[in-house]
Amino acid sequence: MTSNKSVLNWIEDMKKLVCPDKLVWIDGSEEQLEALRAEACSTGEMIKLNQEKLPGCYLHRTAVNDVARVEDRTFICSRKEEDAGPTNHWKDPKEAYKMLYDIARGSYKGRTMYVIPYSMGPIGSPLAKIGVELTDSIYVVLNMSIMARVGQKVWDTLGDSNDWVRGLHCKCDIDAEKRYICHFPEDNTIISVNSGYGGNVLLGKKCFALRIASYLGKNEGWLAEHMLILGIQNPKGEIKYVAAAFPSACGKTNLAMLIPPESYRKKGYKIWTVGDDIAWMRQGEDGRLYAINPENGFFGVAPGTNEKSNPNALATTKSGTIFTNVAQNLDDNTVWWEGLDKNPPKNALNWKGEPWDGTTSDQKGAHPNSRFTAPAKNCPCISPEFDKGTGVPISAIIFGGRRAQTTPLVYQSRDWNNGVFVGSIMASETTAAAAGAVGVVRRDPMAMLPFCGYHMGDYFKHWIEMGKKLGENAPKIFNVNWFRLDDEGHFIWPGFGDNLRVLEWILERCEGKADAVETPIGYVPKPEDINIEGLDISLDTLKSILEVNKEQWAKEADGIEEFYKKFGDKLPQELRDQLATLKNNLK
Ligand code: GTP
Ligand code: SPV
Ligand code: MN
Repeated sequence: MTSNKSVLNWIEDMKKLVCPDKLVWIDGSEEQLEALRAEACSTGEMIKLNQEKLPGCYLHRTAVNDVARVEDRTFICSRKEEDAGPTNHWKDPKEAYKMLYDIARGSYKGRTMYVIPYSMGPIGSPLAKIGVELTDSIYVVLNMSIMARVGQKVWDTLGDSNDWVRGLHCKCDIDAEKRYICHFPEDNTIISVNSGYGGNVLLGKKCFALRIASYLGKNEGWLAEHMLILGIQNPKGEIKYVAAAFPSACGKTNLAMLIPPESYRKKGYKIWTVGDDIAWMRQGEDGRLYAINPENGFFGVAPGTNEKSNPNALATTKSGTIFTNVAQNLDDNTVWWEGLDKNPPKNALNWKGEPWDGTTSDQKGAHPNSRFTAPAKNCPCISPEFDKGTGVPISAIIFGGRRAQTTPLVYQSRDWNNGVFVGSIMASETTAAAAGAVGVVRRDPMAMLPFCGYHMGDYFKHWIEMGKKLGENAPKIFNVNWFRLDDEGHFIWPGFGDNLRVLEWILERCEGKADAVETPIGYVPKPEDINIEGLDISLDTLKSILEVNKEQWAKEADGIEEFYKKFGDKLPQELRDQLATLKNNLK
């Protein structure tokens, strides 16, 4: 497997701590994975689905108290509290290690320790990084094997290096009172106890690829972001790439896999998916910003995914996929979720495993945060660049959130620092992706509020520094909002594939082609600048969602000022100036 001393010593230490009955090295082979799937099915941990309709697909149900990320139990354990900043929960690393070791001690007794070597990013890519996760969960092994590049090649690439991220996951008793997701950025270490839910336990994902990586990025001069990456091919065959940060369950997977409206398809537009959740971005030798998707699969929200909203995502889940917390149709042993179609199964089990007949409207079949874990290679529109370690050049960075009001459909920042301001003031209604209230507007800078591994004020500063480095090669920065509601609470903008109409304006702005009007918050298209051919929406309606309402924005500016107070001296002067400019523009 490996003779890497730092790896072997750490595993030895962890073995002494958690006391497994057995140790299994995950080699990435199909034989080993197949044996683990069979074992998980024999214990009821996973359910094999209809192999004719869904080959290689399985269903898993987590504990009912363990269905989303737990932000209030997620900690950044930097040596100095100040380094975690006002937006993170902090624990003293010494105390945290002690607490976690006490919880983890002996917790693998009667269980197996699985050692998962994984690479975030194509193995060997100069932008990739290596992690090792120890887990007592086969579900975690199988998910990690979809979401990351796993196996012997990772050890071969790591060699004797000590440059890898340690991850210990212990299911323990899934005790919500003792659930902790702790990050030690200064030690390259993650410890997660008492959970079995995706974002809490697939340690390569949010824990490493965002929290630890954002800290590494600050120190090494690159960016780890909660962003999708997509390529837009125009009728001339040119492909331009954009990266977009939306908070959890706010449309990244959907935008990353969008199907162009018919008129665009006829003209020859095509979309290429590079990533749907995380982007690692570095300045390339030619001075431009290049992005890779460090993941190898999609851990996507199931509800709302259907043949119309996201056929590419649906197609991606037709084989080799693990479904978590969706409903099980007992008639044909397939899966169902709200928004899949209008025919819920009559003879089914809901996400909790209880009998469910599809009619009880107060009881959902699938959990609102139920998910699919699907291999990227299944995606019909996966980019040919996906597996290349060089990354794709980013023309535009797009921020966005879920706002019923205030934020227009799209606007462009005046320059990089104004764009950093636009990202820093992002706000969005909360979703089921995290435990807690849903639908409450909260500030979520760059969609990184739950994922930034250090002081958010320093993170803003790092963004400003990146802009200086990139200079005239810096991507243009935009903000979008697909979620404006009318008086009856319906979405005004059709969204999904039609979002390409907005992307088209964005790319034309990058080339200096499209028109816009300057408003207090930045450049907004005139209604006739967005192509609505073939859409059932009037210019007046479009105008209403492009409007920048001064009164609402004055309130917004007050909210921003309040939010900014949190950062004290760490708030970069550049952002203070931006807020002053906004206020002045609104006078
Ligand atoms: P995470 O995986 O949690 O990071 O989420 P995500 O950002 O990838 O969100 P996803 O694309 O899975 O979308 C979440 C929800 O938003 C789904 O219910 C979608 O149906 C809905 N959604 C996505 N795009 C749009 C859109 O353009 N308009 C509207 N109205 N809803 C959308
Ligand atoms: C998110 O919540 O942003 C997700 C799902 O992408 S999780 O992996 O649980 O974080
Ligand atoms: Mn996400």
